[in-house]
Amino acid sequence: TEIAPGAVHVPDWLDTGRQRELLHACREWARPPAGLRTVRTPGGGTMTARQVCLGWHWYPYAYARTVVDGDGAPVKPFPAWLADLARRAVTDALGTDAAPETPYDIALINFYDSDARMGMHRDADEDSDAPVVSLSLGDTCVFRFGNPRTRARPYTDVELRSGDLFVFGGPSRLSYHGVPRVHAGTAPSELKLTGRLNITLRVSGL
Ligand code: MD3
Ligand code: FE
Repeated sequence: TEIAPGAVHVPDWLDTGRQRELLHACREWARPPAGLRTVRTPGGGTMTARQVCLGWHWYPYAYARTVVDGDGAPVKPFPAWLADLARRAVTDALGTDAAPETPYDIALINFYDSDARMGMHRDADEDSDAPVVSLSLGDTCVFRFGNPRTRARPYTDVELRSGDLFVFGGPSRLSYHGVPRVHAGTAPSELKLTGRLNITLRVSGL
């Protein structure tokens, strides 16, 4: 379903087996060093979703090769199978083999407990207009998709469920978006996951 030009939602893109594999990988990546972190913003705020990065380390609002706001460890490698997964996702969602000049090389993995939120923001720290690929695991959330001009209305609220794919390319690449709410206890029981994981795959252009 195209919810805006270049913003395509593919419900249930990952079957249960793939979800379990991805969750297992996320649990490994979440372990120190350079594991799951609490991100602090320059204004003194704390993000409620905790994060682990692969390929490049993100901190508000830039990329680095080492963990700037944590243990200083080198960032974890971005595996080739995730780059393949990102390309398949873009092909399936947009119907074109939009192979970027440079391969997918960043994963940002956000973990939400039932109280976590993400305020309206846009992702402008990459130096590439390649689509962002988003994969959801665990609890259902309300995803708020805005517009490229302002963090205020108009926006569209969409529920993202475990296994869903969302691709944001073209005119939607710089749109404001956020996660106003997570529905506790809605994860598929086979996953044995309390909370929500979102994996975004990106091209750094760096
Ligand atoms: C639209 N993550 O990591 S996923 C983020 O569920 C982020 O964790 C949210 O916003 C989450 O930056 C939303 C959907 C998403 C991700 C990246 C986008 C939508 C996007 C980049 C550009 C436009
Ligand atoms: Fe974002």
